Order: sequence, then structure tokens, then C-alpha cells
Amino acid sequence: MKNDILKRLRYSLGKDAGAASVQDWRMALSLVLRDQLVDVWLDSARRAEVNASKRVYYLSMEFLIGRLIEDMISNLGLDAAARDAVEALGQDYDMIVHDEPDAALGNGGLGRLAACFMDSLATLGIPAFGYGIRYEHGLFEQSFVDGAQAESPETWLSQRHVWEFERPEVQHRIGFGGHVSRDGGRATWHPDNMVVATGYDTPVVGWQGEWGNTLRLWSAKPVNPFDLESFNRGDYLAASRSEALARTISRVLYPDDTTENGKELRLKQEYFFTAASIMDLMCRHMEEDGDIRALPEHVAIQLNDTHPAIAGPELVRLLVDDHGLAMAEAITLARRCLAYTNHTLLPEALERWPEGLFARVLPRHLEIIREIEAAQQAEFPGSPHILEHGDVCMGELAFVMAHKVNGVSALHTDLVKKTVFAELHRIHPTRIVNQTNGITPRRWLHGCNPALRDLITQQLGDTWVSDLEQLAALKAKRSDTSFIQAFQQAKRSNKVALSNWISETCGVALDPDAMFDVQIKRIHEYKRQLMNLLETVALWNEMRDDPDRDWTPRVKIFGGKAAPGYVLAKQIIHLINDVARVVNADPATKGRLRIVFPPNYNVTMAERLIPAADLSEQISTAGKEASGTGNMKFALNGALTIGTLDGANVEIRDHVGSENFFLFGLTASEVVDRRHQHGFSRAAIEASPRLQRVLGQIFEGRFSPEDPHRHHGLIGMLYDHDHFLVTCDFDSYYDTQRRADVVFQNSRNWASMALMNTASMGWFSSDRTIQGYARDIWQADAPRSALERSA
Ligand code: GL2
Repeated sequence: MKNDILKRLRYSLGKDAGAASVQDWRMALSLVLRDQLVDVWLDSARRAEVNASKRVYYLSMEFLIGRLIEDMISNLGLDAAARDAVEALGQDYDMIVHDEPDAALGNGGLGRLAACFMDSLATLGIPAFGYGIRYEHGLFEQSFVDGAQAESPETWLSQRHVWEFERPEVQHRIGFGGHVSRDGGRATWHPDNMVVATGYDTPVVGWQGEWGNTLRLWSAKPVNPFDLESFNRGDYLAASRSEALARTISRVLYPDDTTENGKELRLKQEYFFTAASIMDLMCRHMEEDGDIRALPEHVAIQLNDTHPAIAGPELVRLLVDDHGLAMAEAITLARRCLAYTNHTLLPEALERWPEGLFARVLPRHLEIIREIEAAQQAEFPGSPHILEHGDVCMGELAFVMAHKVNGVSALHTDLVKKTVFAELHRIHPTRIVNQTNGITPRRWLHGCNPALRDLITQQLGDTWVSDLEQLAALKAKRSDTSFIQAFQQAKRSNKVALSNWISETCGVALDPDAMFDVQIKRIHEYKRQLMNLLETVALWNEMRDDPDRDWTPRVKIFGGKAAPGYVLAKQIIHLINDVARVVNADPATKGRLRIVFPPNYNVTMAERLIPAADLSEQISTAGKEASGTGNMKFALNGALTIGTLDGANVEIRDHVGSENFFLFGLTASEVVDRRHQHGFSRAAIEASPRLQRVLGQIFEGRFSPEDPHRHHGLIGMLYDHDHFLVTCDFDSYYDTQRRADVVFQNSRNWASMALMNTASMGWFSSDRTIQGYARDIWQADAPRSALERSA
């Protein structure tokens, strides 16, 4: 390996060892690893083709993959070999591995889920492609300027992305705009604008390198590189206009999470990657099989949210306009291929596009949508409309064109049936199914937590990594003193490592024996970072009032970005930073309470924070968080959860046991009832002197003396428009936090509760989730059978 690295350094990067930077070493090592992936990857593709396996196509606007190097190393089982080789070359292994940019091609949970699914599909040996967009700029970089969020462009592609293979030969022309002509019965779309989608393939090889799938991301290029005529005239701007326009489509990731963003460019992005993907899989099918009517036997297309919902009309368009099928047959055939995952009930996140915009950008698709709507209404009169109030409703479209629709936790699926799709569920009672989310144990335990991984492997061997339910055997160790001590030791070493990092990056010294209480996720009103902060201020007050009490030392850690246009979320960030500044400077709570908010939360930061957490904050307003997946990562890594009965929290609590979970707050149905009570938030505030005091302090500018009015908007919102019931759940949350304080004082008991969490989380492996999709939705090859059949 050492020689291979030197060879790659020299012949692929043109550097010799004396002149190589950390980045050069990292690229050389990555290229050597990539070489090792290629054989299994190509072999898997060949086997899928020879066996005519059904392939899964996972269409997602987002793949939040983060860094890949450690995944590649550990999935190939090369941990020791890679380290030895790098060290023998006199280089710092950890520095090299940490040099890789974090590929932030997603916003949050939805994008990270797609990345976890890719890992599980490969581990299970299910032939699959992930299809998405190769954004030039991923999610913006966050910094704090005087406590306020500032955004700057992310530039992961400023260096070569070593894992990918550019496929200049894989190109599809994607049209926009224009008109539709008719010849006899046959329609032809004449777009007036074209871009080319070019594929970039990243191999995704599963655990132990037995099977490899492809993540194919599309980049938009102009049909003609530039206009020679304008160039020759000296008009250089006009000459490169078409290039600039085309490239805009894959330029940046929209930074919105769970809010709709009705921008034309967004619709173009959605159509761009969806159409390229559908054309790509159709070409593959026609080459391999040749019978268009056999498509559903070979193809399972999963739509990750409504973003690729245009897949339905696009597939119908190709079947009717290019392959000559009748409309009704085309709709039925397309539906047999398609399935749709709903990831949120928030009404503001359900995509709707104005018909006028659709007519301008995708005229033929709008015609087809009208036909789909007509067919649906003819078969089920009074069915909810896809076209409504001048909008194309993408949720209804996705539902009608899918043979299965799934929610992402038991509670969420139940609410999907009762609320957003109640009427469609009545008409199609077997279409909605549940697939509770999961996380890949390769990254979220084996990779990010070596201390705990090694302890578990000493006990169980290493087969748990691809069979996470084996962790249940650890339950027997809950009263084993020496094991509990080792478990505590692993957590403590992670906390020490995190403290060192926080002291370097934020300049705040932490006590590793304090309770590390962590809330990391997008900043959103429904996730209620604000409630966490109000509780922190209340705790600060009480510590100052009663300094002699035996307080449990706490470190409150926040991480997360606010969508740049989401004013309230940005105000919450500002308030957290303001409170942190005052509390951290207060000698009265020194060693007892610290607040840290490291900027630019991303996957890499999550990998540092999660293994070091004692308490996981999962405190969304019940009924609002579809599932959550961070909640699973914390529990797997031995944190206790403080949480509401929301999303997958419900199932986590069922698995780990109610005695090992800090539950508080209103239930989803109580939330609905409470909202109907007039003046509920004022009543809640009046009933809570503790909360009143905190709100008063913030209002008076206690934390923003330089600008005392700064947080008036937030406080006013809590009094008058507390849609997410921060005020109503506050007291119950505060009391539960104090209960956690008491439990934490008995560290042995805490550790045994934490162990019960780790030991009970096997079911939350994304391998289980993917097996569920394969069985209930895709009818794809049973896991591993692809391997076995060809073995
Ligand atoms: C989300 C949900 O908010 C989150 O609860 C869920 O875990 C993930 C994955 O299913 O999907 N929906 C959504 O639009 N985003 C999410 O994270 N961005």
C-alpha cells in the first residue's frame, strides 16, 4: 500500500514525496483506496446485469454524504493497513483523514437518510443507483458575526473530488419551455431550451466490500460550450451566456429545510435531475431487456419526498410520446415502477407550483398531469385534486402516481393517513405503509465511536456491524461492574476529546465530568431550540439564587444552521449566542453551566459530538417531527433522550424502555386541542413564574445590553403566536431536566441506563429499514440473494 500511495502521488498527482502537502497525501491515499473499490464495484454491476436483477433507483435532491475516506477504509477492512502505510511514509494519519472536505449536498435528515440508505443497499447486496445533483456548492458555510449567523458559499469542489468518475459519455439532453405539436394523435414536445446532464459516478461499497452500487450525480452543462459568433464579435459575455445559464441549474443546493421554496430555478433543478435519471434507467432497461412493458419487473423507483415527483409525468411522457403506449396503459405502467416517501406534514413544506410556471417550463408535462388528473377523477369521482386553485400539488401527484406511499415513523405514517392524505387514503386504503427510518451503524457507531466500537467488539466479535440486533446481548451486562466501568470510560474519553476540540475552536474550557447536553439539528421553531435555551436561562437563575445547592454541572451544546431567509430561526441563533456570552462570563456558575455553539454544524461535527453526548435533546412539538434520525444516533452511542412523544422518539422509547428515557410534554392530539384554546400561551406564561422571569430578562435586554430591543420579536411571538407550544411545554420540560440532573448524580446508574439504550437500538439500523422497503415496496431481490445467486 505504501508503494501504491507513492505511485499515485507521483503518477496521478505529479508530486514527489518531498513536495507533497497533506492534501496531496490524502488524495494519493484516496486514489489507492478507490482502485481497491473498482473491482468489486464493476463486478457487482456486471452481476446485476447478468442476473437481470431488479434495480432500485433512489431519486433524491439531497445526499448528505459528508466525508467518505473513513467509510471506504473501514468498509474495505483496511483500517490497520492504511494507517501503517501512511505512518511508514512519515505522515500523520489522522490529519490526512480529516483533511477531506465535508460534502454537504443536503440540508439535514432527509439528505442524510439518503446517504445511510446507500450504505445499507450496498451492504445488503441490493443492486441500486442513487440519483441526485452534483451541486457545485453544497449547503452554505455558517459563521457568527457578533452572535448573528452569516452565510458564505461552500466550495467542496475547489479541490478534486477524488472518489468520483466523470462519465462524459453518459449524457442526456434535458429540455425546458417551448411548445407541443400534434401529428395525428401523437404529441411532440419542442423545448426551446436544452441543457446536457452529465453523470459523475461515486462507487458505494458496502460493509466488507462484498457489493458495490453507484451514486450517480448529474451536472448541468450547455449543449454548445459557447457562441462562437458573439465571441468573434468580441462580445465575450454574450458568448458564454448559455454556459452560465446551463451551469446555474446545478450550481447550488437550496438551503431550505422543510419549507417550500417556490422558485423557478428549483423546479428546473427538480426536473433536470429527475428527467436525466429516468432517461438513464430507461436506456439501461432497453439495452438489457428491450421490452418496455417489462419495466416494472426490473425497475423500482423511490421518490425521496415530492422533489422528484415529476418522475411520474416524465415516465408517462416517454412511454406515450417515444414508445407509443396509450395514455392509460402508460399511467398504470409508470405507477407500478414508482413509490413515494413523505417526510413531513408541515403544510409549508408541501410543494405546489403555479400552473402558469409549469406551463412555461414544462408544457407537455402539464398536459400529462391534466390527463392523470382526469383519469383519477374518472375512476374515483371526487378524489382530491392534483390541480387546485391554479397550482400543481406535488404531494397529490406523487401519491396518485405511486403504487406505495410511505411515512417515516409509526406516528408520522398514522398522521399521514389521518391528515394530509386522509381522503386519498380512504380511496386507496392499502397504498400507505410505514417504514420507520434508520441509520447506518457503519458510520454512526463503528466509524464515529472507536472507543465504544472496540468495547462492543471485544464482547461480541464484529458481526454486529452488519447485524445490529446483536447488540441486545449487551443487556446482560447492565449490572456487570467492570463492563459498566469500561462503558463509562469510553464515554469519558469521547468527552475529553470533544472538550479539547471545543476549547481549540470556541475557546471555552469544559469539564468532561459535567453532563453534556446536546441539541444538534436545523434551527426551526418546531424543533424548539428556543425552549431549550429558556430552560437554560431558568437554570442559570436558579443556580445564582441558590449557589450552595449540589447542582449537577451541565454543558449545553447547540449546533445547527438556519435557512438564510428564515428570520425567526436566525433570531433564535442570535439569542443563544447572546445568552452564552453572558452565562459563560458569569463567575457564579463557573464549572456548573456552560453554553457552547460551535459554528457550521455538519456531518463531520455530528461525528464528533454524538459519541460524547450524555443527554440527547429531541424536544419537537409532538406531531411535527416526522421521524428524526439524530435521535437514533445519540441513543445508539449511549446518550439518554429527553424528548416528546414525536416521530421515532415513540418507537425509540418503546425499544429502550420508558425507564431509560426522559419523557415530557403534550402528546400530538393534546397539542391540537391546546391550540384551539383561546389565549393558551398567555395562560401558560401566567401560570409559570419561572418562565415569566426568563422572558422578562430577555425582554429587558439582560443578554443584549448593547441592543435591549433585539429579542422583542421572539418574546412577542411567544405571547401571541406560540404555534409550537414552547410556553405550554416549558414547565414539564424544566421539571424533567431536573429529574435528569438527579439521575446523573448516580453515574453508575446513568451508565447502566445509557447501556440499555445502546443495547436496544439494533432495530434502528438502516439495514432493517431497507429490508422493509425491499419487502413491502420494491419487491427487490431479497438481501444478499443477488450475491448468492451469482456465487
Ligand atoms: C425530514 C424530517 O423533518 C425528519 O423528521 C426526518 O427524519 C427526515 C428523514 O425522513 O426528513 N423531512 C424533511 O423535509 N427534512 C427532514 O429532515 N428536511
